[in-house]
Amino acid sequence: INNVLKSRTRLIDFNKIIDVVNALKNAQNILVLTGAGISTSLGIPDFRSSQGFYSKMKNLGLDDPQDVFSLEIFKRDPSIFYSIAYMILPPDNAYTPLHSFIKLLQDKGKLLRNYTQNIDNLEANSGITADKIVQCHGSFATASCVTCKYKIPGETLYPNLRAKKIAYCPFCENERKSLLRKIEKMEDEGGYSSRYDNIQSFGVMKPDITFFGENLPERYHNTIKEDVRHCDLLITIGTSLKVAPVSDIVNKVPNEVPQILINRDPINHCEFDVELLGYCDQVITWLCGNEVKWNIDHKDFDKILHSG
Ligand code: CNA
Repeated sequence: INNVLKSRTRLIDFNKIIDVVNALKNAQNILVLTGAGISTSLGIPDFRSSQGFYSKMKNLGLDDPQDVFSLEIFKRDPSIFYSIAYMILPPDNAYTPLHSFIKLLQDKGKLLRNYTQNIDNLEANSGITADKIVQCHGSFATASCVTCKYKIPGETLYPNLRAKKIAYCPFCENERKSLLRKIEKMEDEGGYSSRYDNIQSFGVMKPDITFFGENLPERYHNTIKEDVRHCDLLITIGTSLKVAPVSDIVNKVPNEVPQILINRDPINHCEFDVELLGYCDQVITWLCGNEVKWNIDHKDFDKILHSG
């Protein structure tokens, strides 16, 4: 890791790992920005890696893999999303050493907020409290009817998602059936109205994850401005920083606030004071176990720490 330690000379003088250690020890309001990379060790694919979800989508013949998460396409044909969603469903009660590291920051009173782009809701499993998390792209924790917005616990939808079977809202069912009958009749008579183009998604239940074409949750807009002003350290972990507006957070944090990146791949379009490149569970276990001397409360901590 020492070999890949990079300095952002125009800002803070981060030349040695001790500077990272001191930054962690001294900071009181840490903003942690996370992405899919912090959950890959549990077998949930990220989006853009070579083994990621998007490469799997390409293999399924989709031109643009992001289409799976396009609201417009969901409304036209929800079966596309329902046919692949099982791949990114969160495992029960699991969380990684990296999630436990964020929880440790919370326990030490140092966590200002964890802005997560993840939809797997694993932060909650690790004990990070709701007030400390902003789920920038929503999550699988709840699901809503696209037509009447009736909300249900997300887990209620899992059997359907696992079975690739579209779930419908009970309150919209009668109207949906009557619309379908109307369309059938129109088609029998040789006419069709484009008014009914989105009929396939009428009354369909959709996990409350933010699709392309949807606004970010209100909570994001309510907290981000104040948080970037108050944070005294930004740690970005396991994200390619390709999705706006979350990717802009790194630019919004004042210049004098140190920024640390922990990621498997370098991010060339952003500058950090320090880049710790590697698998985040290993990097953070090494950093906390050997350097900062903080014990991460996770069943795999010792195993990873002593694996060399
Ligand atoms: P991304 O664009 O797929 O980037 C992931 C990044 O993580 C890459 O830069 C990888 O190098 C890095 N990475 C992968 N594994 C590791 C690891 N073990 N240790 C350290 N770094 C690693 O994903 P982003 O999060 O940047 O993109 C934002 C999308 C991804 C959001 O809209 C999410 O909803 C979406 N997503 C979430 C999940 C999840 O909730 N677990 C899974 C897949 C996608």
